[in-house]
Parts: sequence; structure tokens; C-alpha cells
Amino acid sequence: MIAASVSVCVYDPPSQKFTGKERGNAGVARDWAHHVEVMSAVQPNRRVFISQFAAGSMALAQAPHPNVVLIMADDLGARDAAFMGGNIPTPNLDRIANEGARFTQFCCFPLCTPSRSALMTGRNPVRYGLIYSVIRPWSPYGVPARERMLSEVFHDAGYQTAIIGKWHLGHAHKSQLPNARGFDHFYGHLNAEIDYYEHTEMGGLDWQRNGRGLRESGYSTNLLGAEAVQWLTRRDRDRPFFLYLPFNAVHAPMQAPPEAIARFNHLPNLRRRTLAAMLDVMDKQVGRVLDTLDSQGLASNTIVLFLSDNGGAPGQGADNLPFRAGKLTCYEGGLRVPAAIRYPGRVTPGSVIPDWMTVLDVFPTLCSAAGLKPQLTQPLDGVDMWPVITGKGSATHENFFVACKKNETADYQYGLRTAEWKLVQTIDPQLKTTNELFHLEDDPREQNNVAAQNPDVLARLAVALENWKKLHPKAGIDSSMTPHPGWSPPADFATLAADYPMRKTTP
Ligand SMILES: [Ca+2]
Repeated sequence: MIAASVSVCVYDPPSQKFTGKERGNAGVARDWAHHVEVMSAVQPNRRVFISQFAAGSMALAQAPHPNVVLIMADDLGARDAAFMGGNIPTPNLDRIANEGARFTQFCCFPLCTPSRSALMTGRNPVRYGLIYSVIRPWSPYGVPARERMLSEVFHDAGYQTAIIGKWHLGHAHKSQLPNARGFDHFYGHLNAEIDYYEHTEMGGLDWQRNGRGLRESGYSTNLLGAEAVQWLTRRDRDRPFFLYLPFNAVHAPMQAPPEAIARFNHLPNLRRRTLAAMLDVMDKQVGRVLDTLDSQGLASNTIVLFLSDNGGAPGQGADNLPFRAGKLTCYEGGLRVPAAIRYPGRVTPGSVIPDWMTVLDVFPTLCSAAGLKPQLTQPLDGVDMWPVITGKGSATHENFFVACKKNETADYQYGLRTAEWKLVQTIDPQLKTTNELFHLEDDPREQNNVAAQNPDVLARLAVALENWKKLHPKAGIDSSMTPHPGWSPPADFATLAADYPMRKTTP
């Protein structure tokens, strides 16, 4: 971490004053004051953390670190966007790909919470019990505090940080909330599938800014785009920023402005028309963000990474072809996502990256790109892909383990991907196990189960999978599909974590 080499300051909690040579820097002192206020409320015992943050600000003032805009779509299929070969025009997503690089083999976990936790931690969610299912509105659990998040790495290094969009990594306790996990600013929602106009989850308001519930009118995708533009416009121009912009589009419920749906009347299926409209609106908001980077002269020093969190849901009109199945399965249709990255001067415009990359790799890759050392106490599962993306080197993945409750039934499904092979294992409630083996290099559509012809490969991968399953915490899982009797949604999800700390926020 940058801060480690220059941290000479000490925070004294009783006096709330700082000592050290950085004290004379007004900007840093202001940052400190804000940070101490926040972190004292959230994590009162992290003195070292505070001194590292302040030193990080100094280091960043001395070196040009890139800004990061991390844009995530929800349930967008591998072949929905035009830049991935889809039939829905996405000129702004295409622009990221055309001015940067397009990934042809980017893999995620097959559903929201596991993918988003992998994105934020760089660690396989099996390690902390979030591999099998999503966090429900009635779930008390979230990403454990011991897992260091990407937002915390950037924040501690002195970046200003914001999440504008969908969290879905825990909402029952204050320690699980975005403002306690490295984000200075949070606007959006905590749960999985809000109403796009009412901004409610199961009837409870789930729309907030930094802990305060908001009742405002508008289509959520447009509101998220507007907030992102506003935050970029009002940011502190003396520090770099990390903006995480996870849209809820194109996740169910399938809702879009009627005029947007009308633009796709040529598509025969209503669900496909609606999904196309949802994507169209999101693409326009991405365009507003790109335009803002341009107008503020930020484009050349900003990494823009776009990806979906999992494969599309065919039943909702998504297109994952030519890959098999989709979201909530461990076939390639559940894992393959559209993805592109832009960083002028570093990423060759119009290039294609055929190398395999996973959502676990985003953490080490962005840290590498930004020159940050995350100072972790636990091993990462991701690989630094920055040398590959910039054409300066190579990287190797040995395997990628995924799992889910298949189609949210009682069946557990697993996937083990290697460069050459793919094992898909399904276990029903009677513990009947079905193994399918595909030669992924020759059969990316997973049409030919060659398990019987390759018993040695099957045995080797099955042993690796069994060992991987044991990484799950002994405490078991809580993936209840239905709420406990008597549960009802809170009037406002922002108040669910009753001890939520009040914070000074911008804008
Ligand atoms: Ca999703």
C-alpha cells in the first residue's frame, strides 16, 4: 500500500488531534478530520488504518494515480449488447470497447451476491459462506468484516469513493453497509430487485442516500446516471476517485419507460422488447458518465471497466447464445458476461482480449493498474490481469470454482473450469450426484458430455472440487428462499440497521 512507506502520522483518539509532519497540509488535515469522524463511528479501534489513510492522501498528491469508474450491469446476457454481437444497439458501451478492449472470455459467478462479493473482495465467496445463494431481504448475514474490500483499499489510499446503485452485500447491520465498507458516498438500494419506479423491495422503501431513505420520482436507471454525473461534477478535484456504478438494469422486474419499449417494436417478444428498452436506457446513462469524463478532461486518466454480474436470464428475454443455459446455472451461459475496459494510452483501442478473466481478478487487476498495494492478511483468489490487458505480459489461471442453488431449486450445482476442461456437477436433495465433463476448448457450448471417455480427468477434477467445497465455513449456510413466519419488510430499508452511524457526506 502506498501509505505504508510514508505513514509517519499518529491519531490520538482522546484529543482527536494528529501529530506528524503531514499535519501542516490543510487538505490532508481536512481529509483526516472527515475520515476520523466517519471511522470513529464505524470502526473506533482502527488507529493504524486512519494514519494509513492520511499518508495515502499525501502519496497520491505526489503521483498521478488513475481514476476508476467500475460499471456493472445486472443479469445482462453474454450477447445482449451490440459490442458483444447482440441485436440491441448500445453505442455507449460500444464506445468503451472501441476506445479500449473487449473481453471474449470473461467469467463471473452465476448470481448476484456471490459475484458482487467476489468483485469487492477478490476472494471466492465459498471462503465466507456466500457462494450458494443471494442475500434476501430477511437475511441477517453479509460479507464478513474481516474481508477487505476493494473500496476500502482505494479509500485507505486516499481516493474519494462512491457506490451509486445496487449493493446486495448485506443490510441488516451497520458494519455491512456501503458507508462502513470504504465508500464515502452511497446512493441507491441495498436489495436485489427493486421496483424501478417505486424504488421498493417487497413493498418496503429501498432507496437512499447515505443512510437516509429517499422518496423521489423517476426511473431508477436515470436517477443513478444523474447521481453519478452530479457526484463526478462535485467531487474534490485534488484527489483521484473510485466510482462503483452498479445499475439494477436489466434485472427483473422487467420495467421500462413506454417510449423506450416503443423503440423496439420490431422485436417480436415483449420480454425481449422490455429488456432491450432497459438496456437502451442504461446505455444512455453510461453515455452521460462518459461525456462527463470528457467535459471535465478526465477521460485520459480514468480507467472505465464495464461488466455484467452474471449471465442473462433467458426467461426474462436475455440472450446468452451460443452458450448453454443462463443465470442460476453453472453452465457457461450463467458465467459468461459482456465486458470491456478503456484506459487511453494504456489499452489499445479496438483490441480484443481472448484470455480468460474472472470477476475475482478485478480486485488485483485494478490495484495493479492504480499502483496500490492492498495489504491483505488473507490470500486472494484472483489473478492480476493488468499485464495482459495492457499487452505487456501474460497471466495464468489454473481453475475457477463456482456454485449455486440450480435455478433456485433444492439442487446444488457446481462448476470447475480449467483452461481445457469444465466439470459441471449437480447434486439433488437425495444426494444423487451427476457429473458432466466438457472439453471446453473444443466445446464451449457444452454440448458433449465426455465424462465416460475421460475417467482420469473426471476423477482429478472431482477430487479438486471436493477439496474446494471444504473451504466453506463449518457454520453452514443460510439460504432460506422464504422469510420466517411473521416477517414483513421494513417501511424503509435504510433504517433496518438501527444503529446506523450518521455521517458527513458529499454532495
Ligand atoms: Ca445479477
